[in-house]
Amino acid sequence: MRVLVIGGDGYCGWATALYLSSKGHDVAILDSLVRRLWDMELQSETLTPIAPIQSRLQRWKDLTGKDIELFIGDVNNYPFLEKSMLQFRPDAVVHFGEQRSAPFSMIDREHAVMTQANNVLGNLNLLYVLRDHFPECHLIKLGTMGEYGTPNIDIEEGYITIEHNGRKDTLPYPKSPGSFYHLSKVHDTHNIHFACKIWGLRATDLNQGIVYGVLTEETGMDELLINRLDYDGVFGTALNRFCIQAAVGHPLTVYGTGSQTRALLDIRDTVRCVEIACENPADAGQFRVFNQFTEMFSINDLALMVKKAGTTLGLDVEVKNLENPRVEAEEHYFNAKNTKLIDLGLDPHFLSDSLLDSLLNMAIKYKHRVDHKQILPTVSWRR
Ligand code: NAD
Ligand code: USQ
Repeated sequence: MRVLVIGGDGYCGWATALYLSSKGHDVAILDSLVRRLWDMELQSETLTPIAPIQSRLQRWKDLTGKDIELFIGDVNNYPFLEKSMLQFRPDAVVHFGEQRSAPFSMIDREHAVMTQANNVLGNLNLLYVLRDHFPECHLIKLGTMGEYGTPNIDIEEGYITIEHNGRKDTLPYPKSPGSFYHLSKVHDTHNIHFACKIWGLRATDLNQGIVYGVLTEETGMDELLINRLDYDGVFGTALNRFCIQAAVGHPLTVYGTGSQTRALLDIRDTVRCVEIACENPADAGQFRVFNQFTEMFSINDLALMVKKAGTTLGLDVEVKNLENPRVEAEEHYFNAKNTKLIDLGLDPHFLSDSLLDSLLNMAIKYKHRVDHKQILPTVSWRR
């Protein structure tokens, strides 16, 4: 298949582009490289030194003989998006190209507006290119488990059947997200659902949990192919951050009581889930939702697992509960369904001691690059 990976210079997108290319698909990457600019704005860098996208792609070609075409530009530049897609003519578009940090979206008005404009309008532009030129193309869009929030009932995969006053219907599952970023994903969801309904587009929304890990078979092939690994208080995510904190002897930063429960998955499962979605396209007019995660853990569980794995490696790991900078439920029910991808063939990598060892060892290898000032959270939801 011809697969366009939007956001292919980022954490999930880079691993996915290489994986799909290794599987024999014709892959192109479209990315504005804006994430590298946001890192500069925050004066933070990924733990792992990532090469310029052109050097990464050249190395991939040298090693495998496979060419990945590159389009540098913004999905909000409509003529650029249209022209790039007309040149590449994708069978499937995997859309990772959004601002994805909840804290970044909560810095101030400008960052909230920028996040929603970048994400919601970018996705809307993409829907129009699909309508006008590629109505058969399968849109695989990255959503997030955080769209659902933490309801006191089981979380279904996108839709719920409700009986009300003697009548019954299957409706979009109610959403209650916890940041302007997570809200942008809810708005995308509604726009894609509507576009499928009125124009007959085909789409799969992958409501992904928190991704952990850094190595995939392909990104581990060469230092120049290495993936990004964020540890800072804005873009770093829970488990990845904890491993890096353990490696540098910083107390693990558990926010609040740490009883918050979240859905997680290994980056090796992210790439496989996208492949599964590509191989099993939605029908024309269908808006499908898959919950893309493999396990659920509380933040305390994650901290304790990292402490245990770190201790085995000789690290002295302390866990510290900080005042929660976010406004979020800490004591809550959380039980989400995730059978659709498994039914289609996902064979999960569960969180294991060996994965934690390899992540901790990676963190130890690059710990000289850690800027300790970037570790504590700086963005508050309450201001
Ligand atoms: P990332 O920041 O590493 O990568 C995103 C990429 O998209 C960057 O390379 C960036 O330059 C590009 N981009 C952003 N806006 C763009 C625009 N307007 N035009 C073109 N390119 C643009 O993020 P990630 O961690 O790889 O996340 C990818 C997607 O997966 C996001 O949509 C995110 O919401 C979703 N997701 C991520 C996680 C996670 O734990 N990382 C979990 C659930 C969902
Ligand atoms: N947390 C801590 N300590 C930390 C960092 C986070 O206790 O040092 C807590 C947060 O308070 C929150 C939970 O861990 O309760 C998750 O935070 P996170 O930063 O790991 O993840 P989140 O903000 O939800 O966002 C990340 C990605 C986002 C994706 C989302 C999936 O950045 O792109 O959409 O995970 S999900 O969480 O399922 O919505």
